Amino acid sequence: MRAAPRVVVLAGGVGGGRFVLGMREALRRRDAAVNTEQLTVVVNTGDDLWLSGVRLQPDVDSVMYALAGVNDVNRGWGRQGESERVASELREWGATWPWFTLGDLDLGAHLARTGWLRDGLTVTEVVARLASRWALGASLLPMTDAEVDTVVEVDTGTGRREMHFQEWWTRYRATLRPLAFRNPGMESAGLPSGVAEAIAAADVVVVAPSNPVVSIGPILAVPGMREAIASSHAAVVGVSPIIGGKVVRGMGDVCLDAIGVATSAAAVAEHYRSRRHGGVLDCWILAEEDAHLASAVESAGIAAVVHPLWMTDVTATAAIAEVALRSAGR
Ligand code: FO1
Repeated sequence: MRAAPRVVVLAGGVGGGRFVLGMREALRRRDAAVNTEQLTVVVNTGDDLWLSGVRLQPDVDSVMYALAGVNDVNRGWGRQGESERVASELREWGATWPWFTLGDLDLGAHLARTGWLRDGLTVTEVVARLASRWALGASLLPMTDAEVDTVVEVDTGTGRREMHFQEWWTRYRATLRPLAFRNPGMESAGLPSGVAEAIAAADVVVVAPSNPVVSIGPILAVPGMREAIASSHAAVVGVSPIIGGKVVRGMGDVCLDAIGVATSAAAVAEHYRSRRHGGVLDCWILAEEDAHLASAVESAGIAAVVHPLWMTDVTATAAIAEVALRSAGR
């Protein structure tokens, strides 16, 4: 493989943002001049929503803010140094979800995005405009230009109800039992300009350690995405979001449960399936805590690599990204 390979990362929000920071660092260490052609991030837009008249793209913003170094690392979402004056006004007006905070700085992005969408720009163009504010060292592409927000069918105890993913995640903290996740409109969605091209030109496609169901799931569900990955010359390497049988963050285990996949690094690899068997993976990186599962992964036709997977800081994450690059070169 080239010293400075072309990389596409499929990513969700917080975990995806953290991983992409490490990948940018790993590429910088190989070639000081990382450019936007070398690193492309295809971001989940299944978390997107309309609220208080503005369009939110939580995962796009998480990745963008992380790469720009303006993210709130403690809270895990939104901008650092945030204030909430507009949010409290919106609550007074009863014009927002009271359990969901639109920060003042964050609202700047939502207003800009909504204005540009209303002007007729595509989601891809809007994301590029937002991202152009900073020298991110990566291209950000939404998984699709279509609106395919995730709805969750839940068991309330007294019946079934559908709600937006953000309500289930943020208001109920995933405590209502999910029966199904759906992305209405997905059947007629397509890949936006640039995604198939980036995947075709890549040396490595990396599936970030993001939620396999509600972050990576929608990305792989976009019609054309699996085909683009299947036909690419790139090696496809996944990084396990499960360490020692537990999700690293979030309520991902509840999501896996709902689709009948065990919270295990091997089960998630088998869920993604080997590219040779019609899936997406050539190689799977497991945590040291899950080394005993490597043979199960190999039996599923996926090369297994064991490495420490705690993304404690950029250095540790860059080491994980470097292993993904090297595994692809094998
Ligand atoms: N997460 C919360 O737990 N509470 C919030 O009030 C909240 C607001 C919010 C606003 C904009 C945004 O882009 C993300 C926001 N998030 C919030 C995070 C988000 O709900 C989820 O963590 C992600 O969508 C899951 O990937």
